[in-house]
Amino acid sequence: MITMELKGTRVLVAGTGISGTAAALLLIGRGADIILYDSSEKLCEADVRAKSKAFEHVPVLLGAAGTEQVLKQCHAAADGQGAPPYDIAVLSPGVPVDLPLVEELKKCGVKIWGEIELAYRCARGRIAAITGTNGKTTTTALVGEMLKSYFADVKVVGNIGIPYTSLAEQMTDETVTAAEISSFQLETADTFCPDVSAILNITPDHLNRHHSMECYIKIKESITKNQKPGQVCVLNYEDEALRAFGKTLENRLNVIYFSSVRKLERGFYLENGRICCAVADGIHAVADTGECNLLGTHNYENIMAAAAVAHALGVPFEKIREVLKIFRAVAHRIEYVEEIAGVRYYNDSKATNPDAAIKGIRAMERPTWLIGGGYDKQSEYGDWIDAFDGKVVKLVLLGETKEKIAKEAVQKGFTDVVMCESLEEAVTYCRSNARPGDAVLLSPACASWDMFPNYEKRGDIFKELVRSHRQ
Ligand code: UMA
Repeated sequence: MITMELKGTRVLVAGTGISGTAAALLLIGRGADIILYDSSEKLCEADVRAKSKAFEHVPVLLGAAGTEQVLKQCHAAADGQGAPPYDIAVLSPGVPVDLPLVEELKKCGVKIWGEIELAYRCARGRIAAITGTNGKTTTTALVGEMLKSYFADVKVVGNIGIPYTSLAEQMTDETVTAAEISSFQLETADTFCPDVSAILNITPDHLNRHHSMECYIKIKESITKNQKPGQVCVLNYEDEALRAFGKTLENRLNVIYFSSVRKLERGFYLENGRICCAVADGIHAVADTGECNLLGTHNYENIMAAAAVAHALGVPFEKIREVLKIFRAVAHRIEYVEEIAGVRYYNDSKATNPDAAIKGIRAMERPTWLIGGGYDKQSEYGDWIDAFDGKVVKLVLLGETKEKIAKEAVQKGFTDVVMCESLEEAVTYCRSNARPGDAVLLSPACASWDMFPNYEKRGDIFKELVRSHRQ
């Protein structure tokens, strides 16, 4: 890692959510001259300044007028009327790299860094970076716990909800970091080079942002692009694209596979309910699945990936096993809420794409009232509907995608569909109609951004609504 001198550097911070705020504070701390920019029309200067005392005198550019001002500065520089308006633009993950504003910044010579790139350049110690379409948060949280069981200074950062920049300055050469890295964050990572990388799986998601599956796969794979010989990449052997990708890496990196389907000569696998690891000196029993609180094949994959990452960083198998015995599911993942009048409610708000939602419905063992729908990422829902497998009593739809999902359901011959205008209406409908022995599952197969700021908020509101119906 390179530690960075930023004094006097002119930086445009794009996005004033949690990443932008943390990035701005790091930059101010290092003496950079920053400008805060956010395209939202809903924000006012006071909202942005209220995020930190350190923003009191920082210029703030907002909304269409702010965008226009940045574009004007870029055009003037591109026309040869001056130097680039900024040295660097630090983008929040939610800011797409193909926005005209970003294109113009690039054209006039402004360096584009993501928040992860900035953090990496300022951080120290070793880092494991975990990506994949599903399971990233659980795996990162597990890696974090495994690392904490063995190392004194561990940080858990990234898409999991703690911006990497918010902790970068606290890191030392002894720090070991577990980072959840999304495809949005990888797009703007330049020199980012994790000691250990992991790609858990790749299924269609965020195609509206990345345009094609091919691009999405390339972005996920780019987590390894700067890794050097001796460094480790953990891959799912049962994901065809990743297995093929692994072959291309084997000469360059130490590739460790995991499989939930077959016994591997080298790597982590499941055999008769036991998680095993085959290494040069023999086979180690890591843990029995019955000892773990995480259920389902997808979770055993997360466990194997986490164990592979933690072991690669030096955590002994005994410590890994101790953590597996006590680790519990993270919030919003097939999270049991409570039982009311014999009906069990589950919050799977983190199922923000069809593949994650398939895992949600597969985990249900009761007739299920399934609440789905949300922000349109141009996904297809056919495989999700196929996975209902006779278990879904009613599909209760809301959000931007409700008509599209209903249409695909009817095409698949599933007609038990109900449309709702709000999550409140959906919960009330399920509460009134579900019978003792049924389950109600919020597992939307869509992001939340059409109706909520994020999936956590959607899940929290769902839990509050459920609890408001207690007898
Ligand atoms: N904004 C602009 N211009 C744009 C787009 C957004 O100015 O073109 C502004 C918005 O008006 C808003 C701000 O940017 O004020 C929001 O920035 P952001 O969307 O990057 O959100 P943050 O609050 O910084 O949170 C981000 C991640 N959000 C996204 O990737 C969308 C969080 O992941 C992450 O936890 C956090 O950084 C810390 O690293 C959330 C997520 O939904 C959980 N991730 C996606 C997923 O998991 O599927 C990738």
